[in-house]
Amino acid sequence: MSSNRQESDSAIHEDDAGTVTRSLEERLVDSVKNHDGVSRRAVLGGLAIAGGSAIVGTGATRSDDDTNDSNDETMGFGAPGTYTEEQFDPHGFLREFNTGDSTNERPSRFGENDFGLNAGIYEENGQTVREFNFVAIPIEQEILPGISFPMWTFNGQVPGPTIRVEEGDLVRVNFTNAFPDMGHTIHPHLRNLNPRMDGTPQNGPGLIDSSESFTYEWQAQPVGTHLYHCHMLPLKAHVHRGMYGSMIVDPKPENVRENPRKYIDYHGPITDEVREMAAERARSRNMISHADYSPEGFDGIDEMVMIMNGFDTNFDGDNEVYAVNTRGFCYAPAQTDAFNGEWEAGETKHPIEIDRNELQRVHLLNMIEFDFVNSFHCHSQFFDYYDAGTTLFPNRKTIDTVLMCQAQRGILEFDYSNHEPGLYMFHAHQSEFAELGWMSFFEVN
Ligand SMILES: [Cu+2]
Repeated sequence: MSSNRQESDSAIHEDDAGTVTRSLEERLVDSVKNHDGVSRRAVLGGLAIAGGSAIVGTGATRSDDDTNDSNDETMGFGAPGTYTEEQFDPHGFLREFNTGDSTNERPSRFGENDFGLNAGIYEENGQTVREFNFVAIPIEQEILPGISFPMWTFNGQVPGPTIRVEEGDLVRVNFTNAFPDMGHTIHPHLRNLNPRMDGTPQNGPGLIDSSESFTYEWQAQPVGTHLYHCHMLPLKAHVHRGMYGSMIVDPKPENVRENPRKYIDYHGPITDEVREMAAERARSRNMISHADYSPEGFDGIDEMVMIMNGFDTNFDGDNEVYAVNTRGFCYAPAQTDAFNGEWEAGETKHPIEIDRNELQRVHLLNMIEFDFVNSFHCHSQFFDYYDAGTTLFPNRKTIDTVLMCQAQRGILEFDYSNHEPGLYMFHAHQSEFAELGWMSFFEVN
């Protein structure tokens, strides 16, 4: 319908991004041009693209105009320089769970296109309704210091906002497309009973064109860590450009007590003890009903969302930058941190601070495009893994690496209670992804 306009819009964005990337590539390639047999791809892969003049990752080289000795021979991973764009806060995003509660709505950022994400929680026909406002809007967002990427977004951020609801709720999403000339949809990875609400071009309202609106309604089931994404064609473009986010469905302890087999992989007799044990697991997973919930967590549990993504900055069908939550080396010590290889409490600012006495629960999703798989590996500790978060006891115990294709997701649980305070790395165990940005640290205090 609007494919011609769509293509021309894409071409403009791609041309801008391509120009940035080509000049960046030229600088990188020039800096190692005397090395025989070095390809463009090898340069990008080996040097961990740097937005500034410094290059880190191999510690092998630096560009001619780099006069800061502290950048030389770092032998470490990381993005030199400092992120400048303040609109998206990856630390805030990490622990921002939106339940529909409009009393905590953040200020508007998009004028008439922004009606506030959280639109309210209310009862309707005996069911709890959690209502949200979603706006499709194009923006630029930084993926490395000084390097912005033309994103297609839900609510002006990549990843899109994290939605958190309770099993059995009705999720009502008022979707407005604020793009000037491109259609989008929202497709939920839920057990969705109404094909009109599936968010694909062939069903129900189909694509929601420019300036159009549609209200999606989804049943919150099953329990787990799920996702939503745009399902418009070309699908790989709409996913790669950033139109995705997570949707967490918390279990209701009373439902679990009633029918524990639905939530646990257990074939023995259902006793009262089994019911209580399962219900207790449900209680510890249910953030929504915890009155003492705060962004720092609840009940001794610190929860966070990590979405693995990547960016093809020259649009050749191959990613140049990899990340968790969009920014390369997002939660790694930066050169602007008071960090020189020796960790000192309180002197680093970018790693994710965690309390060694708390359980860490990571909702991990893979939304990488172009690469077949992605992975998460944490150093010095092993985790329990719940595939898609749909069971209340782990499917895999005591692993330190998990592999995912696109849209796979799960819950990781671990703690650092026996560990010395300090920095603990986590990263993709595709080494190239790690060197190109998908690497970060926990700061255990
Ligand atoms: Cu789209």
